[in-house]
Amino acid sequence: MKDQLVQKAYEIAKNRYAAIGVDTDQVLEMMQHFHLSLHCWQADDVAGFEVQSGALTGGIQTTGNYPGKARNIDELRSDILKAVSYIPGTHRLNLHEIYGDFQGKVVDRDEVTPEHFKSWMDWGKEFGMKLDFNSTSFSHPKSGDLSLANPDRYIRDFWIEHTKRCRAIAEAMGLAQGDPCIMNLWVHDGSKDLTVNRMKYRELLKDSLDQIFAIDYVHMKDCIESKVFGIGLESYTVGSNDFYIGYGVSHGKMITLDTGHFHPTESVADKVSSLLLFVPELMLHVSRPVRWDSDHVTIMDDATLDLFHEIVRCGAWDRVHCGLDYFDASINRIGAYVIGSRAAQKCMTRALLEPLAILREYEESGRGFERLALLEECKSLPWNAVWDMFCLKNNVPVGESFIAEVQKYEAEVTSKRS
Ligand code: RNT
Ligand code: ZN
Repeated sequence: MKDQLVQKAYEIAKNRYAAIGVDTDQVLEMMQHFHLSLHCWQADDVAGFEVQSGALTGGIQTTGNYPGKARNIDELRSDILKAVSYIPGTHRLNLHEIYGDFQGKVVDRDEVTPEHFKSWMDWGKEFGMKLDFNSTSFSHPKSGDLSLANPDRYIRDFWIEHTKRCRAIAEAMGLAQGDPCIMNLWVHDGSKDLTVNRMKYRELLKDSLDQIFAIDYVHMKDCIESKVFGIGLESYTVGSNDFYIGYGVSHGKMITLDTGHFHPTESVADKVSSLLLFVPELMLHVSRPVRWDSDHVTIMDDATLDLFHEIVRCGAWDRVHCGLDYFDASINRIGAYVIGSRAAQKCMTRALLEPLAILREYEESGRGFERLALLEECKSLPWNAVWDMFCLKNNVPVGESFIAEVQKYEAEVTSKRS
């Protein structure tokens, strides 16, 4: 019965959109090729599987202590698969180095090898999830306030070695999956208080990056992520936005735009067209900053909608990779994956349903009223019927029916974890 209603609503929506020159069947087809890179770290509050693991550091924080977080690699894998079963389409998994399969052994960050990710590569192949990767500079005795920008040669070399090894791991993943693995480089380096030699640390970071990127790989792509500040590192961030744009443009590296890493009134959407003129590709960390870089669960808010609209309007569908990056420990963590992923997909669906040809015709002929009117009307066109159809076609719960499913997994599995 519900399926028939979805079908009926879709037929009506199809006609409404056809009237403004939008082909909804084509949008459904495109959505099938829109792959999110799911961040593995929502499942366990960014803890990872190092035997020697300690507290979360590096200026990032998870808040909340909702029961049931994944305690080991098997639980994390089963949680990810559960979440994915409620998200239409096929998706990638974004791993951090601390999520290696270390088999109960102490493996320091400068000792990690592709072998530690062999079981992940096999798992990815088995369940149809391609992998992306991240070096991990935080939550380690040598993290301190400075890693790749540390004036202490010994510590800086340690992190350079770590990051080089991570690139080799990403290369191995890309080769194994027959599709480039995207490796993100984010370091927390900064300082709490006034810094009087800002240039010095940036020179060090630049030199570290030059060493790290010295090897050219073919099965992996590098992306570099800036931010404004971290907790306890409020006054100075070595890897600022300007720093990484300069580095990315001059070295042909992808830029990562984390939607929580800009000043609150800055539009991340507006960066897409500028950056794409100068860097090859973009990686997104779609998040939701609430008053600060709080990493709340992504929702279909105006900022996220604007961002996805810009990707489509720029014709940059194949140059922008969409990763998620949030960690909320205060609610059901599998539910958090599903909400954020489906929200990002809804934003993309709406972006693809925009009657761009007509809107651009209005714009070019100076018809401002008409452009604004149609943009407003688009908000209440039946995009949700297209979204529901996408869920139905992919055999995942339509609408709110995933809530009960997540509750069931909680009752049967995650609530039993101590
Ligand atoms: C931190 C950055 C970074 C991390 C992850 C865990 O502010 O956003 O991307 O969230 O690497
Ligand atoms: Zn991020």
